[in-house]
Amino acid sequence: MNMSRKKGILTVLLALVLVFVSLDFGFCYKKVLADNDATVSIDKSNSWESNGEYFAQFNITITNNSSKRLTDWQLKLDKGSFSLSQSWCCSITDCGSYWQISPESYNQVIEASMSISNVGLILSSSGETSLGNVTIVTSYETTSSTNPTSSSNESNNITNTTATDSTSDSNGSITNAANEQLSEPVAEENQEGELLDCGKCALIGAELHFPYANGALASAKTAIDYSNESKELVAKERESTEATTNEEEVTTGVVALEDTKSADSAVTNNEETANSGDNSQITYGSARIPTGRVRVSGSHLVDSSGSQVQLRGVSTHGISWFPEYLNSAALSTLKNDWGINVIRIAMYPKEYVGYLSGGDKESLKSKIDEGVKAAANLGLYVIIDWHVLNYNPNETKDEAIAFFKEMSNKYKDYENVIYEICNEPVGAEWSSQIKPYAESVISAIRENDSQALIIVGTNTWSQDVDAVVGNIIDDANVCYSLHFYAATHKEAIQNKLKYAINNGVPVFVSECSICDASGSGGIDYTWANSWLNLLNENNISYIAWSLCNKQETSALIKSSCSKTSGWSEDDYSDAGKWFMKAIKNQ
Ligand code: IDC
Repeated sequence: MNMSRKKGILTVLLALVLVFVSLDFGFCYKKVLADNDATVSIDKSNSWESNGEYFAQFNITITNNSSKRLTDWQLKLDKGSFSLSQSWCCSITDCGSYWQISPESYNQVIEASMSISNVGLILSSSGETSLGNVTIVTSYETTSSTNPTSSSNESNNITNTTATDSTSDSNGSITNAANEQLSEPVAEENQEGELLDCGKCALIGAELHFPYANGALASAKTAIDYSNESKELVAKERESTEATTNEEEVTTGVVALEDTKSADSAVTNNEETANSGDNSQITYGSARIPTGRVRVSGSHLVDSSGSQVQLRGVSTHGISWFPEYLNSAALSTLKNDWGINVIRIAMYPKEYVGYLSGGDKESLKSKIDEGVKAAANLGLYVIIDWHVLNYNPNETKDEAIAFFKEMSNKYKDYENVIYEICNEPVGAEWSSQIKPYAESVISAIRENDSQALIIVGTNTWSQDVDAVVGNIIDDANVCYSLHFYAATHKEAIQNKLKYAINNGVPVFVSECSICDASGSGGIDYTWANSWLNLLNENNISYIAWSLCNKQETSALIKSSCSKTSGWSEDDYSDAGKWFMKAIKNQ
């Protein structure tokens, strides 16, 4: 082949790559709907292709621009040619041509001049498409009889509908895109509590109306939000907390990591490899159990003898929902059979029955205590994870500081404890939002513990480790998290990781799985292996999401298995089997 022909082919290839990279699947990038009282912004944060289907992840932010408390909201999103693949922090009712998106109990109220940004959707389509019309309906706490204003933003193809929730017996004024007043018999429907009845929505006609007045909304929603599933979760948590109080006796006692030898043999007396008692590496299976504090050295982690270590382990699911999997016997099974050397305890602050949203704080903390002590007794590192999900961590900064002050005071002598201060920030730029947040939380921890390793999440669900380059936190023992779900996050996120580590940023993959970002969908073994190679080649620590039997691909235990420890290979899901091999390094 002559030179000019070669050059021609290369140019065509390069052009194709550029077209592919810039295609972005043609999804509408961003929609903003605004009126004087509320703004809805729907931002596409990610898009990908899987088996010929195009997926896009949208983050929804609702801002209350008024000086009144927004007491409720609902969105109507026309489906267009999209299918709904996943949603979080909201409940979705399929109403035929549109989805009705309702808040959860913890993000229903938006204080004056505040926003919520934890709602999200993953939509898919077989071809290029844009988001359809979006309608918001809001209600406000006010005794004033003036109705909120509304407007439309035609250029964005968005319809804005705002209804008032005045305490008067008015039906509220509902304005459509053409600013035309409609007068539906709202109050009558309120009394019947038919708020979320799709049949009714359809009867009302093309424009969607939700009756909000006179408190009927609250009662209708209560019936829906406190669904059977949620009740079961609470009941499950209670049962399990009761059941595990007995187990706690087994794991009390020796707590500091240096002292794990004797306690360890008491708990796992089939463990053959001797703990030499000094700081040398000990091998259990194929993963090394490091001794003493783990710390950052350059872009790597080292143990107290200065040897590089790769932590490999599993994360619990939220301990509000699956507390029973965090027990000493389970950790012992995973240490013996998988060779884990770290366990991550995920505690959601905001999700339903989370630490800040109705969960029983004392029982959540005693669950953490059980996990920390069991891990210490087994010679495992343990990560206490403040599981910020889909929001700017500054929203719960004060609570995070209080929580980590308490934890670091309690566990200052535990050499196995690692703090992860914000799982997955979203909508929080590194230098102006996450870094200052981290500095405040870190200084609270450092008042009690000058040495513990601290993991800091990065923006966009902990993908933006590249933003940390040249702007790291001034603390000797901090690393930065990158999370991936192999069927969603591929080369682009791997490139961020490579860029960060090549520029000296210590990265910890404190959560990952091999399915898609929803925690479900199919497994992508090709990209899973590609990620594993990248992690191993660079000695990057990683943690598999999640230790539970929930019916989702990422759950490490099969949903048909009810054991909470002592699993055999058959009890693990496909993801579980894959991670067992990976962690064992087979
Ligand atoms: C998912 C759980 C799922 C739960 C959901 C919302 O797997 O059962 O209903 O959270 O609470 C993350 C998050 C992690 C997610 C996981 C899968 O850190 O909390 O767990 N994921 O969506 N980041 C990317 C994916």
